[in-house]
Amino acid sequence: MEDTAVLNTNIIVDSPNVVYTDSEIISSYDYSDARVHGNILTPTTERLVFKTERHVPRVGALLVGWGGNNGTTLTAGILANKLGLSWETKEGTKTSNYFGSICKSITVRVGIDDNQKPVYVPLNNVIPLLDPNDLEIWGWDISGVNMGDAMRRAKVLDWNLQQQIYPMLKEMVPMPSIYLPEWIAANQEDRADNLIHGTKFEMMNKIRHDIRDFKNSKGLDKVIVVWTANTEKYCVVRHGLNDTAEHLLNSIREDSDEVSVSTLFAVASILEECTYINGSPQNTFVPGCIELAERFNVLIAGDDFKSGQTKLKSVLSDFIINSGLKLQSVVSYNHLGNNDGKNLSTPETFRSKELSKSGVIEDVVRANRLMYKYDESPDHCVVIKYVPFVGDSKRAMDEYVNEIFMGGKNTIALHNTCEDSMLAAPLILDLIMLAELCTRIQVKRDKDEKFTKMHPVMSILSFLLKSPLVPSGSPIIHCLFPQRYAIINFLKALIGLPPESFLMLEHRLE
Ligand code: NAI
Ligand code: DG6
Repeated sequence: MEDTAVLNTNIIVDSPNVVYTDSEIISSYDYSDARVHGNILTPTTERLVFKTERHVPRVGALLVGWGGNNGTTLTAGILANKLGLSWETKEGTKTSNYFGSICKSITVRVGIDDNQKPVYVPLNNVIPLLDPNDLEIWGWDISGVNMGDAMRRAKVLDWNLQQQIYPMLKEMVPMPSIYLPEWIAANQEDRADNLIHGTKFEMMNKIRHDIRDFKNSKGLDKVIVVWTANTEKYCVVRHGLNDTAEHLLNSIREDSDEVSVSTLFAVASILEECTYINGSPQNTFVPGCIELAERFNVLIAGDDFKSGQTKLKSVLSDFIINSGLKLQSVVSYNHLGNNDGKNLSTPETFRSKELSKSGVIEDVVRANRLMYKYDESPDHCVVIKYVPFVGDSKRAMDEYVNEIFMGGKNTIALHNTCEDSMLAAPLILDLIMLAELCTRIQVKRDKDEKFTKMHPVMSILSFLLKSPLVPSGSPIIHCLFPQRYAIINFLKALIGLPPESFLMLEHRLE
């Protein structure tokens, strides 16, 4: 007999605190923590009421950089899943799947059965989520190559799968985009043949028009815009330029050189009241952009998809330090040969990625002042090299050196073949699915009269992002398992279930 059970259906919570109507799930939830004053701790409980729309609307995603490796891999992957395609490889027949997507491929413990065995359900059975096979997908690219040839150019998916998908993707051509060469590497110039022209204000309005057009022509209820285009250099943040929403909008009207392309897309999206996700490391979300999102109550998330090496780092640094070992040095080499690697081979674009890949151990170090002094942190070095031959199969080599008991040293060396875009595509899907869910949630504190939407900055999506954007003043969590349980426990709260505590007292008491 199995010692766990998996329920493959939607679940219903039978509780006085949970009400199901035709259109909503309303859950009254006690959020517990403890308040600390000096050395006195007072347990606290706050009653929250969550209201989640049950109906998943018709959703479309617009990808900026659609014709790139991530964009083509995601689009082909969804199509293959929708059509239930399988294909031959030298290792045998492969079938379409959504491995790598937490929304589609993980299960969550929801309770115990009468025999005290844990019962698991797929994450997308906890609460209604968008089915990726229903997602309408389109986008912009500065390269006018059709999506079939762009998929071939990416050299990511198996050839036999490409051959089946090619005729369908060939009919899809990215919309022209904004190209301002100074924001990305000069080596991208030869791709830029599918462009819109005009002042920044005019180009942003064209993007707004494209969003509206896509929404209307496909009969969609919601559109989510995702930046999966090249990494840009950082932009300056300056008083009068982009520090407030008003200043940023003025700077766009005045055609200021210092407004980046990605910020133009984010502003266009916010003004169209569409959720915007930044999958690259640059600081698209300047303070004025965040203020604009807050003003329009539009959800935003970023920065930089967390796929391979950094995901592992956010596990290993947690594992090492929270095992009581003193992580003293982390050195991360990457080499890759895709267009992303080519674009990152200039100092300015590399710097954006270096910053995003380097921040990941900060919170776990800061939380431990037993082993680390206040100004102390491990040596951390990130190297990225462009090696065309390895293509999208990025190689990531990491060395972790830990100081252990009584002056000993423990060295961990890793080699990780990342298959970059096949790791990133399902993350993009998760970001879209979870962001869409967030737009259906409203919350009310006991003392509040009205329900409000969630905070526009969706830090709940941190699991999927290397450098999570959080509401001002909120701590940034990088460690992977806390990030994942934040999502799982939040989804459980929406249906009135307690957070996963791992206590298992039913097995530990007499
Ligand atoms: P890619 O270089 O294959 O694709 C980027 C696409 O963006 C290209 O087709 C390019 O023509 C297009 N593009 C550039 N500027 C544009 C603009 N202004 N408007 C519209 N399109 C534009 O790169 P890939 O591998 O798809 O990655 C995309 C982004 O995601 C990069 O910034 C990368 O650093 C980031 N990323 C990728 C991960 C991965 O594992 N593949 C993981 C984490 C982040
Ligand atoms: C070099 O690391 C290229 C980058 O674009 C990464 O491949 C990408 O950001 C994924 O990084 P990671 O650290 O999550 O594997």
